[in-house]
Amino acid sequence: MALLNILEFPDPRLRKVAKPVTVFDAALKKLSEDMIETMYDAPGIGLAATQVNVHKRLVVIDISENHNDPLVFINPKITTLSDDEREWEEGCLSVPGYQEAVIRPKDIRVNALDINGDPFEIEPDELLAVCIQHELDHLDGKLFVDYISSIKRLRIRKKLEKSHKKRA
Ligand code: GNR
Ligand code: NI
Repeated sequence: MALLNILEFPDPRLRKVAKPVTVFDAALKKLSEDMIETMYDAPGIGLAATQVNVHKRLVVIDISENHNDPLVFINPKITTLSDDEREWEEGCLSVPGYQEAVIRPKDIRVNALDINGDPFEIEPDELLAVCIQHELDHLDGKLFVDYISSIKRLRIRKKLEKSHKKRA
């Protein structure tokens, strides 16, 4: 297995729209395993392929305490089931060090394919519902900072750009 490099805001590659997965082969399995390892190492509760510069519609999530319940969602589709919304403090491995409140639909259904290409459906709530919406946004080139004020977003961008310069 291998750790993958995670792109950070404002990297323009985070804005690419990912393409549906059509081939379910060993390479896809390896990618999902490397993404799960990278997510645990970070550590985070989710990771979208976009964040590791692979522009395919694949996300991994594990909200379990013991890091032993990894979920793989391929070509995920979300249906909003009610107008109810809820606010959650979100963070992102691509926006390290910052957390902001985001309001999203509360009740959703998710249809996706598993690593073998078999369809499944879940109706997640709480953190899992938040995380899946956050990951699906990544596949469409969206970040949680797009939901906050432009002043806050600019401040975060400047600080991260500064830290990237120091690192380079
Ligand atoms: O690790 C993560 N934590 C988190 C907390 C609240 C809402 C969403 C997330 S996802 C994030 C990992 C990540 O950046 N996934 O794209
Ligand atoms: Ni994220």
